[in-house]
Amino acid sequence: MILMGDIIREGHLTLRTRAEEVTFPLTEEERNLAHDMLEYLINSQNPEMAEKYGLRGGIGLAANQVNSLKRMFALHLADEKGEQLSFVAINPKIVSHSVEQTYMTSGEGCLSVDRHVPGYVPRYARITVKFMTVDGEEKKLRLSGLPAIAFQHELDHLNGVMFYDRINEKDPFGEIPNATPYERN
Ligand code: N9Y
Ligand code: NI
Repeated sequence: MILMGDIIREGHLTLRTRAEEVTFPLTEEERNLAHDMLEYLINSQNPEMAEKYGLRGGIGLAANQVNSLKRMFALHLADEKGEQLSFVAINPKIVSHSVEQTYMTSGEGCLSVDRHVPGYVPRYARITVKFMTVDGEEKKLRLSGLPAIAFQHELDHLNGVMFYDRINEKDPFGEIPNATPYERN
């Protein structure tokens, strides 16, 4: 099981390295990694488990964060309608996106960043994505709101990009053009 001690922190080169495409069928190690990443998110959102194992709550986790350069990440979150979205995305890509942008009004955080970094992180408001599932099936999804923001945060990790790279350093809370803010509850 993945614990906080397994999650690497900023300064580690793996967070700045582009992860490599995964080939199918997955190896046992890759299948285990996919399973463990999703399990971490589920455990971290369970108050008893989080407390017992000292897990920081997360809605996404990318392989880079556990020091693996495989192009895969897990997402586990509820969307606006309360629909649970829970999957591991392998070789994910954005096939199209809105012109409209969004940003979390509270800013973003990261399990690999142990400090508060203030500022708006511009994201596409809506994205159409494709990825492979653990079973080797291609999935196509349209995402908006928090799922879209989280997908982009995770895809950034696979490309060695950190959320704060996207904050305007001259004006962290400057207006984001064409953006509808996302208010976290
Ligand atoms: C884990 C991050 C991923 C999210 C950050 C912004 C969008 C995706 C994560 C640090 C602690 C809090 C937690 C979080 C949350 C957000 C909205 C609603 C409910 C993956 N990570 N967090 N970041 N939780 N909960 O670094 O989940 O934002 O790469
Ligand atoms: Ni992160």
